[in-house]
Amino acid sequence: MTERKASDLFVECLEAEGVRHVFGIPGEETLDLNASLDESSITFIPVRHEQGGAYMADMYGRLTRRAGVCLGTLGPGATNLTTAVADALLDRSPLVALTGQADLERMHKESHQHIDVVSMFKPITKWNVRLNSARVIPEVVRKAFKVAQAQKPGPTHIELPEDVLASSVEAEPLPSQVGIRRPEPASRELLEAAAIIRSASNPIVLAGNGVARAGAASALREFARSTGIGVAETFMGKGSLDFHDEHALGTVGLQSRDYALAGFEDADVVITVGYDLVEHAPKNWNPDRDKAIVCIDTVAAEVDEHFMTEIDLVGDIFHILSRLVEELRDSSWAVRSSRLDDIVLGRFDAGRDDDAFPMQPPRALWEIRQALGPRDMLISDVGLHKLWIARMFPAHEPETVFIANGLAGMGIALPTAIAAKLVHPQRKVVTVNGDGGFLMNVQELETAVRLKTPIVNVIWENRQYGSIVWKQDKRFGRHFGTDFGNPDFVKLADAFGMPAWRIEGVEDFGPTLRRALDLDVPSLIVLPIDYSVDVAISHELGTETVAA
Ligand SMILES: Cc1ncc(C[n+]2csc(CCOP(=O)(O)OP(=O)(O)O)c2C)c(N)n1
Repeated sequence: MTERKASDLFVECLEAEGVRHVFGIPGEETLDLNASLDESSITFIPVRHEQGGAYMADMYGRLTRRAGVCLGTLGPGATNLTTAVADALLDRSPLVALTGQADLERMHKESHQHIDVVSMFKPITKWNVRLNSARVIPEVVRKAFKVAQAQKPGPTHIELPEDVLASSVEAEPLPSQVGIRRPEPASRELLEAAAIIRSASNPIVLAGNGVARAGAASALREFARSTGIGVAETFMGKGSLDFHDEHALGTVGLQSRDYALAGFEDADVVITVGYDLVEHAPKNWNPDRDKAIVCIDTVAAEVDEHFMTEIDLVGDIFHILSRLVEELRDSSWAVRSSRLDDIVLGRFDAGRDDDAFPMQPPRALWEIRQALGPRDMLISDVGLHKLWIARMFPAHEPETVFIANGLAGMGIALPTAIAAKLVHPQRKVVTVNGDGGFLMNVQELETAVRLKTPIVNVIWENRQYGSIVWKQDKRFGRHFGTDFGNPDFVKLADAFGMPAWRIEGVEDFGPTLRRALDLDVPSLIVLPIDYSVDVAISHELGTETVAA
C-alpha cells in the first residue's frame, strides 16, 4: 500500500463505486477534495445552487440505480442541499451527499460557518456519519453507497472535516458490489399469496413507484396479460403499463372516486406492487379496511391501519410476479373496463380540438404527448400543472413521466431534467413548470446551457400559485397571498443565452415545441395557461384528495 493524501484515497473510493459525476459547489473547506476530483476520472459539475446539484444527483441515481453524488461545503452549502436530499429520501432515490466541514479541532466551540450538519442530515438520510479518521475512508464510502443503493434506496451523507481529508493515509478502496442480492419469499408464502388471489372474485393491482425502481414493468405486464387482472397506477407508477394496454385502469390518486371508478370499490383483493405509502395514503382506497391486501415489495410493508396486509411477498419484484404467473396459470379473470380511464382519456382526446387561448391544460398536454415518442421523458414540477399531468398525461413506458409525490418540492423539474438528459442523451426531455416553481431553481438554466443539455422547459404562466388558488377558492370562495408578477421569461432566457418563445395563439404551441425539441441546446417556452377549467374534471370523480 502506498501512502497518499486522504482526499485522493476518498476520490479513488468514489471511482471504485463507478461514480462519473459529482454535482455541487466547492467551498474553502473542500479544497483538497476538489483538487483530487480534478485529477480523477470523475467530472465535477459546478451548479448554481446546491439544491440544484442535489436534485441532479437524485435523478442521476434514480435512473442509473447507482447513487448520484452531490457536494456542498459546510454551513450554508450543507443547508442548501437539504431539500433535495429529503426528496431522495421520500421518493427513494439512491444518493450520497458530501459536505465539507471545519477541522476536527474547532468543532467543540463556536466557529465560523460551523453548525452540526451531521445532526441536521440525520432525519433526512438512511445513514450518515462524520469522517473522523482517514483510515476508515474505504469502509465509510463503501457503506454510504451500499446503504443508499439497498432497497428501498435513499440518501446517505458523509461529512468531511478539512484536516482529515488533508492528512496522509495508507489504505486501498474496497471493491464495490453492484448486484445486491435480494431475498426471495419462501415457496410457502408464494403459494399462500396465490391462494388468496385465486379465491378472489375481483382482484386488482395497485402499481407504485417501486415497479420502475425494480425494473419490473415487463413482469407486471405479463402478470396482467396472463391473469387478466387490471392494473391501476399511482402518480409515480405511471407507465407501469402502457396506457393502451387493455389491462390499464388509469392513474389514481387525485379525486375521491378515482379508486371506485377504477374498480377498487368492487375489489375484494388488492395486490400492491412496489407501492410506497408516501405516494398516497391507503385510507383513500381502503377506507373501510375490508380489502384483503397482498403486498409485493422489496422490504416488509409499512404499518397503517388501512394497510394491514394478508401477506407480504418481500424480495425481487420481477421474480415474485413471474412466480405468481406460474402459480396462477390456470386462473384468469375477465378484463374489466375502467370508468376512470374513459372519463379522463375522453377529456384528453377532446383537448385536441380545444381552441381556447390562453390554452387549457388538456390541449397543452395533448400537444406535448404528440411531440414526444413513447420513451421520451416528461418531468413535472409541483403545482396544479402536476395534478393535470398526473390526472391526464398518458404514459407508454415506466420512467417516462416523472411526478414527485413524496416530498413534492417546487423547483425539482429543471435540475432533474438536466440529469435525465445526461443519463439518456438520446431521449427528448421536456419539463412542465408553474411560473412559481420555475423561478425556484431558474439559476440552473446556466448549468443547462454550459452542459449543452437540450431540454425544453415549458412554463405554464398564470402569475399565481395555481394549486393554492384552486384549494383556497374551494375552501373559502376566494384566494389570497397567491398572486405575483413575473420577469419577461423570454428575455430572461435570452440573458442566459438560450432560445425562447412566448406562445401567442393555440396553433403555435405544437410547432414551437417540435422546433425546440429538434435543437441541440436547451430552450424555454412560455405558455399562457387558463386554469379556470377544474382539474377535478368531473363531479362523477368526487372531490380532490391530494395536495400538489
Ligand atoms: C418548495 C415548496 N414550497 C411550497 C410548496 C407548496 N405548494 C405546492 S404547489 C404550490 C404552488 C405552485 O405554483 P406554480 O409553481 O405557479 O404552479 P401552478 O400551481 O400555478 O401550476 C405551492 C406553493 C411546495 N410544494 N414546495
